[in-house]
This record gives sequence, structure tokens and C-alpha cells, in this order.
Amino acid sequence: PQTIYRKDYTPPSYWVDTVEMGFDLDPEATHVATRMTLRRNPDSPNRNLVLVGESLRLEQLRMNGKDLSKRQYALGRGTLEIFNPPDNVTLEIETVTHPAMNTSLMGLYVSNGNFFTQCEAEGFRKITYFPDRPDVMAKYTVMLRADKEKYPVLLSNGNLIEQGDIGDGRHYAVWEDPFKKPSYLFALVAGKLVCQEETYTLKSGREVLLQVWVEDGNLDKTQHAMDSLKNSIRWDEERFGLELDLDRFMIVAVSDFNMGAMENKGLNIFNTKFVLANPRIATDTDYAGIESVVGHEYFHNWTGNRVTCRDWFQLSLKEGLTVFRDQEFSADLIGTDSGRAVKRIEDVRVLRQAQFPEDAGPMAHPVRPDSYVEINNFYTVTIYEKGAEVVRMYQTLLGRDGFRKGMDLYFERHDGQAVECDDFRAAMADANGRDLKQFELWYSQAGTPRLKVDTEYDADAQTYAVTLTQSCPPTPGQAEKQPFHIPVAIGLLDARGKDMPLRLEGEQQDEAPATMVLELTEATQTFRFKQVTERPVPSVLRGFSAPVVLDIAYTDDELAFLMANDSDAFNRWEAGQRLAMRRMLALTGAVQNNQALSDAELEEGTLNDAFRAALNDEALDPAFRELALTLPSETVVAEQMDVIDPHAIHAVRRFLRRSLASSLRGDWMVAYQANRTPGTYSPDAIAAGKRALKNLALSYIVENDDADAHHLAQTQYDNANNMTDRIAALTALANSSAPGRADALNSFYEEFEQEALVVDKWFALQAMSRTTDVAAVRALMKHPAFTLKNPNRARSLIFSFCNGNPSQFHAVDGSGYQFWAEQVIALNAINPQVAARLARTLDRWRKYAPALQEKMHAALKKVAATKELSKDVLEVITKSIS
Ligand code: HT7
Ligand code: ZN
Repeated sequence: PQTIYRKDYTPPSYWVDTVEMGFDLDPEATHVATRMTLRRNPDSPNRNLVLVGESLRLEQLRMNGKDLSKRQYALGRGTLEIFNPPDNVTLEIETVTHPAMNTSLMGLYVSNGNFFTQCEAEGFRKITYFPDRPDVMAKYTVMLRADKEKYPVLLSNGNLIEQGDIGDGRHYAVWEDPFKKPSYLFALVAGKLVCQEETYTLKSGREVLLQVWVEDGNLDKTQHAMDSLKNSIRWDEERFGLELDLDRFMIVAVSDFNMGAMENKGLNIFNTKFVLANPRIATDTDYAGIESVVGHEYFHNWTGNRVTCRDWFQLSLKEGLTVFRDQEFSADLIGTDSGRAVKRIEDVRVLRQAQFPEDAGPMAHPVRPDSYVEINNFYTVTIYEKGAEVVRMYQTLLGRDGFRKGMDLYFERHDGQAVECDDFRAAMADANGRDLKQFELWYSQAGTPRLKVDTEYDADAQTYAVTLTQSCPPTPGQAEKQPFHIPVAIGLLDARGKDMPLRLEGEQQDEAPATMVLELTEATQTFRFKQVTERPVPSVLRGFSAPVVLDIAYTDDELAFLMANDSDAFNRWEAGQRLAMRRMLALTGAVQNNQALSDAELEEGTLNDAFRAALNDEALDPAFRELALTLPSETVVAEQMDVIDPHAIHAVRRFLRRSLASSLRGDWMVAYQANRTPGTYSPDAIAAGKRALKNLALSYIVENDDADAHHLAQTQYDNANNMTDRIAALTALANSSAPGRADALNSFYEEFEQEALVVDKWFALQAMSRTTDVAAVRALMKHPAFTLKNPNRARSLIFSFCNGNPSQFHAVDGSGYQFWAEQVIALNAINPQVAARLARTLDRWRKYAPALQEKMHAALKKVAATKELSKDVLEVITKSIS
């Protein structure tokens, strides 16, 4: 397949001004009539008009009122080229698509008998021939026609301007979107749906209509999405002065969806997972996910829709910025300092767990990639999460006010345009009178920089020198890297654990702050603090001020000291994680040398003491304590090893959890009792934090695997009044030898059989359970509720096992890898996008021991040899093997 390069960008040969579309909706064959007006782009070198289309039957083609003769155009593989058209063109095209057969879930498709669309990134071309690229922006008017009984609801972007009957039991609706938009933001929905609606008054006094559409029977699960939408609208007005520009804003939930949600103008389409919630079916994590995804899609209305991307290489322009905005939204809603820190820790955990490995593997790419084969493969954690870190660094460098000035200038300059990442950077620089040229490297260089810290205290001169040295490992196509512009937030702790006032040599300072942002721009730089009256303990990269790996030599005691005292909550957590990581790596080495692991050794140790102190520190937010007492995940530990040994890592994590379970048993029990949340369920951060700590305590207690622990879990399972507590208890039981284990799993399924999102949880928890091996997963695939066609269900079982149960997946006989290959191949024929995501599971195969590598390689080759591999899967497999 063809590689697309950023350097080859050329402007379109024609602009499209208006698009009128008529849909005759039929699941077997939907007819689409499109009339568009186009105008030659004088800046384009190309004379011909090239439209793209995929899986379409072309029924009619007329230009300026006349049928086109065969000599005037060419229908190629996926293209329709019209030769040398006049400067102004009206094009009429009729196409036919087959929504019921469309299992890719891109373009127009059917889910549970209703019609939905997904057009980002290149799905519009499955509906009609069109210049389907984000820099072509047009105004759309859409008429939907369908059987009235089967499809009573007809929705599209913008405002409803007309509706009525057309005889034969059919009806129609006309929608007009007042804003010009790229084709990827087009949407339609038709079917049997019901909605919760509310009017909402904007700050300006204008009233808007808000709707959340779901299938019948789900109206008891929409309130949280509606509340999240109202909170989002208010937050964007207050924090960024951005108002909703439409009179109506709709959210629609669909159960078959490739990703989380989609920001179509005025008609956001969501995976049900990010809409439906009530205490019976949704966990605290689900509630938080809904809030952040509703926010994310809403915020796209400005960062993505009003100002969009010139081409898909600029994807992070909208995604990185919008993730940053949704992270800030969630943090602001919690409101407290410790709540903000908890949110920051959670976000950084995602980055380390998923993005750091991506940045170190064969699919590594810059935040603004230079090439791709299949754009769907570039909706990655690098584009989203690292992109958000890059945006966050502007705020760290410029301050909140400076960042806001940059945003204001960005909209002033680019509202209604399709632009590049460089335009955002220029707005930030110009609004603040700053030179951010070097900052460009965050967009163009892949890889996670390493930041080494060396310190020297001079007691006589009372100076403290901090030498920062940066490097960045090679990534595909980028052997050498130039130094980044890295903001390094730093504090110095005195012997009592208090922040020392910071004064830098050679700087004119009005005050001496507790935290200072050092700007590292060279490979090595020394920053010298003066009037440092005692040797400090440094707290570096506070709040995780840059997406780097920090290399700093601390003793165990210093880490325990930071964990107990640092005023920066992120670094308190970080110190505990370092301490645990150090222990886990040492023990992993011991396991590999066939040494026995001894409880006694740990019980004496700093880690045990530090954990006990954090667990019992009532002054700390329970949500923070839960994070601090959670050991680094197996994936994060794996990242620290030159050769990954999943079995040793698993054994060590289990051993440490058991040791902490037994040595702190009484303390866990106290925490369990103290953090119960009796009464009516509320998903607020305080209550959710308590439940998180209580359920972590439960999971440790059940590590003891004795009758008392089983009883505790069973009682919680039986009496819980919310899904968070229910699923936590069931997970604990599933990972134990409790006699009630099988009964609990069966009764849970029977109780929630009708709730697809809960059945997903049921599959997922079994897939990730310690005792679930490949054979057990194969057995679960035979369950009547399992299907590969529904992405949520496929993810719940297959992805959860392959990505979330490393010790079983990496079975030494290679059976996990064979299973993986079979599923990638099966999914490839159904849904290439989902298949390609699963294909990523083995992309780091070279990091494993030779015996495992060999078997992984065989599985990769098996997939590579499959006929009719989609370009989605082919790109991932080819890059992994080469
Ligand atoms: N912008 C949206 C991306 C998206 C998507 C991309 C490819 C295939 C299916 C998709 N569904 C949604 C999601 C977002 O970032 O908000
Ligand atoms: Zn997004």
C-alpha cells in the first residue's frame, strides 16, 4: 500500500462551497443524491477535479446540468477524476451504499436496526464521491427520507428546518448546518430513539436546546451525560470565553462504535459506554469517563470544528489540545488541590502505561507524523496523550494567563480555517512575545527524552548546583535528536521537609518561590541556587512538567522522605512509585536467578514502612492514598527492563502484594472500615476516592485468600448498592479460591444479562483474572453473548486478555500468540480498524526473551501471510516485523 507523506501536501484543486444531500435510507441499499457547488482554487497546480469514493456504486454523474460523457471523467480505484472542468462547477452525483453489510463501522452503517455514520477520518467517501479532506470546508443541507414507523427519528448536523410525511408510510426531515465544515464532521442518525432534553441558558442569555438520544429503555441512564454536557458548556465559557455557537446540541448513543465518541458538528455520536450510567450499571470510573468524553467532544466544537486541521498530519492540533482541555475540565470540576493532583497522576499513569511504550517501539512517531499508510492507525496515545502534554508545556512555560492569551489569538487569527500545528505554536509565541522556535522539536521528534539530574551542594558558598542533561533515544527514521525545550519544575526540601525559598544565581527575582520552572534548552545546563542554607533534597519535575523519563539518584530514605513530605502531591506519589519500582526490579532479578522470595526481608523494609505511613495518614485524600498504595503495573515495570520477563514480573508483583497484604493486614482492615460510603450513591470525587481506597484494601485483604477474606468480599458483593462496589467484590472473588466464586460469576451474568455494558465488564474481569488461560478465553468466546462484530464486546474479552493478562497471554508454549493471530485475522475481515488495534499487541516483540520472541515472530508472520489483509493491519504488522 501507498505511504502518504506530509511533505507532499498540495492544496485542493477546487473548493466546495455548498453541499446538498438527499438520503433514501434503506439498510440494504441507501441512495444518496448529492449536489455540490465548487470553485477552482487558483493556488492549486492541478487542473483536474479529483474526488474520492470507496465501496460505492455510482448511479449518476452530472456537471452543470448535463450528464458527463465517459471521456470527461475516469473512475479509478477509489477515485473519480473529472478532466479539466470549468472554474465554477455544480456537480450532481448519485451513489448507492449498503449500510447493513457495513461491518467496518465507517461511513453509513446499521447498529441494532438504526442508522449511524462515522466519517472521521475518511468515512465520508463511503457515502458519496467527494474531496474528502479536512481543508475542504462547505455548508451542508441534508434531507433524510425513511420509513416512518421503523425510523421515526431523523437527525443530522445543525438546525431542523422542515419535516413532514411523503406518503407510502415514509417521512422526511431537512437539516441545515449554518457553519461550514469539513466532510469528516458530517453525521446522520435515523431510527427508533428517545431523548432526554433540557433548555440551557448561556452566559449571554441565549437559550439552547440540549438532547441526549438513546434506545428505548435507557432514559434512566442519561442524566449524568446531560449534567456533564451542561458543565462542559459552562466551563468553556468561564475558562476560555468560548460560547456554544448552535441553537441545538445533540448527543446520540450507539452500541457499535470503533472509538469513544465523535464530535460531529451539533450531533455528537457516542459509544454507549460514554453515555449510559446509573449506579446499578456504572462504576465511578465509568462516571468519570463519561464526564471527560462528553467534555472532550463538546470542547472540539471550538478546537477542531471552528478551527480544524489542514491535513491529517496535524491531527494532534485538535486532539492534543482537546485532551488537554478535557483534562483541565475534569481537574477544575473536582476543584481541590489534592483532587487536581489525583487527576494529574491518573493522566500521567496513562501516558507511562501506553505512550512511553509506543514511543519506544516500531510504531513510534512524532506528535506531528511525517508519513502514514492508514490514517486510522494514527489515532494514537502519542497524538492524544503526548499531544496533550505538549500543549500543557505551553501553559507551564507561559502561565495560565499567557496560555489564555495564546488561545485568544489562535481563535482571532484562525476561526473558520483549517490550519497546522505551527499556527498554534505561533499564536502562543506571538501573544506572549516569546521565541518558541525550539519548541517545534516536540512536534517533529519522536521518542521519550531522558532527563538526567546531577546535584552538588557547596556548604561554604551555600549554593546548590543542579545540572540537567537531556538525551533522546533513536526512533524509526530518526537516529539523531536535537535538544528539546524542556520546562523543569523544581523545588528544594529542607531537613524538616519544608520547601526552601528558591533564588537562582544570575537572575533578578522579586520573590523567592517554592517551585520554579527551569527552562532546559541545551544538551546540558547547570542552574545554581544561592542562599541555600542546608543540603536540600530536590523535588524535580513537579507536577510532571514535561513528558520525559527522569534519571535521578535517590537513596531509599530520600524517597521515603519525599513520599512523606513533598508539598508537590505528584512527586509524593512519584517517590512511592520509585521506591516500589526499585524493589520490584531487584526482586525480578532474584526470581530470574531462581532465588526464593522471602517475606521477612520485606517486612523490615523501607517500602513496607512507607506504605504503612501513607495508608494510615488520615490527612491524605483517600483517592491519593489509593494511587500511592497501588504498585506500578506489570506493563510499567516491563518498560524498565532490557529484556521483558512477564512471568517474573507477575510473580514479583503478586509476591509484593501478598507481603503487603499480610504485613499490613490490620491497617488494610481499618482503612476498609473507615472508607465505607453508606447511604445514597454519589459519583463525586470524595465518595469515589473513598470507594477506591476501600476496594484497594479489599483487594489486598483477599490476597490472603482465607475464609475471612472470602467472607468480606462475598458480603460486599451481596450487599453493594452500586456497581463500583459490586464489581470490585466480584473481581476479588474471581481472583481467589473462594468457594462462592463460580456462583457469584453466574449470578452476576444472570442479573445483568440485558445490560450490554455490564456484560462487557463480566467478560473483561474474567479475561484479566489470574487463572484465566487461553483455553478459558476460547471457552468464553463460545458463550452466546460473545460476538466479534461488536467492538466493545471484542475489546472486553480479546483485548482484555491479550493486553491485560500478560502472564497468561505470554504462556511459554506460545498458545497466547497463536490465539492473538487467529483473532487479528478474524477481525481483519470484519473491522480492519479494530483488528489493527489488536495487531499492536505484539509490536514490542523484540523486547522479550529469545524463546518468546521466536513464537511471537511466528504469529506475526502468520498474520502477515494472510490474504486480503487490510492496509490498517498490514501497516502495523509490517512495521512490527521490519
Ligand atoms: N475525533 C474522534 C475520532 C474518532 C474516530 C477516528 C477514526 C475512526 C473512528 C472514530 N471515532 C471517533 C474522536 C475524538 O477524539 O474525539
Ligand atoms: Zn478528540
